[in-house]
Amino acid sequence: MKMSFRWYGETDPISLQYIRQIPNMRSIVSAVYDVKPGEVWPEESIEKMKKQCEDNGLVFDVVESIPVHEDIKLGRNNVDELLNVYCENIRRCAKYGVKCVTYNFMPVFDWTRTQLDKEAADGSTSLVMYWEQMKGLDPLKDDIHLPGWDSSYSQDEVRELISAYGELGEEGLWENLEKFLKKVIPVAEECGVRMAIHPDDPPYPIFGIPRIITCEENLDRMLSIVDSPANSLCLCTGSLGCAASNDVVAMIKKYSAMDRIAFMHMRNILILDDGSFEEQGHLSSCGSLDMYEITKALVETGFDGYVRPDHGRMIWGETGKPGYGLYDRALGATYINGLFEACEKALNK
Ligand code: DNO
Repeated sequence: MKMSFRWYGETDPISLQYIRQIPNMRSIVSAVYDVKPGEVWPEESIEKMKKQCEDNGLVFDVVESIPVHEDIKLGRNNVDELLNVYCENIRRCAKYGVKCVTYNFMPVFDWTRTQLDKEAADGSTSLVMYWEQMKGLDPLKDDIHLPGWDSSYSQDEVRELISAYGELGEEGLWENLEKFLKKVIPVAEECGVRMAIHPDDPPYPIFGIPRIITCEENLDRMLSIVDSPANSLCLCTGSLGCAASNDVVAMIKKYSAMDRIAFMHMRNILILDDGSFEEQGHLSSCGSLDMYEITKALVETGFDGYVRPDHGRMIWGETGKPGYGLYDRALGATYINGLFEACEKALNK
């Protein structure tokens, strides 16, 4: 496996110099952040990032994300032009050494949480999704700004988008995903890039917005649209894992054996009795997922893709981007390194 770490570029309070000090750290996961979805990434920005990483003994070979414009997901008029831009961005990233591009096909919003700084008994804070806090909220009627939601949308735009997705429905979203994959995957193949779709987080509908990258049946369907290693998964344990019906270990065994996992996001979550969930420390004993079995499944299927310690808690007084502090993600990386070493040694005995 190739250990990696997400870095938000020059505005990230965590320096590449600190990141490189984490044992076994190899790759930087990043993106060009000052360009809107649907626009071409300047080559100079990609080249600069590559150089900054190299100057710190790191490799910039994973992009997270090239965002998919809402009009692609909705199949609106200008979709062909937007798909061309998307393909051009893949080509440009590949030109500077990128091997894996993560993206998602979630309508309107990326991950949904109700609080980003829930304090635990030990004084650490983490992201949580409590149904209790969601109850009674209706984005079509109320002005809602859930933490983490893109604040560049006005409430009216949010309402318009939510209604449009409601009309589109799941099958409409599948059709638009199919069009996207059929256009983008051949380009990725051509330039040696693996596209890695991130599952919906959480993997069930919220506010009636369709969600399709949610469960084994749907992952099978997505992968069969274009049967190629360039059409792969970013298997996020914490996203798929917060639906108790998803057997994350079984999914990893299956998709890794098929060589359809390009990127692993590894983190643990604790599912509560009412289906709410809390992000926790990475250890198996901290949450609902068995991180040892997850790693073992990867090692036994010969996984050699990218791994990153996903969201950490905020600990030791650190402040910064929720989920993306240095300390707990570094602890996560170290734990994951240990799991891999143990599983690899056990396998080779
Ligand atoms: C959350 C991340 C996601 C992920 C996107 C990929 O912290 O895992 O925001 O980057 O869904 O497009």
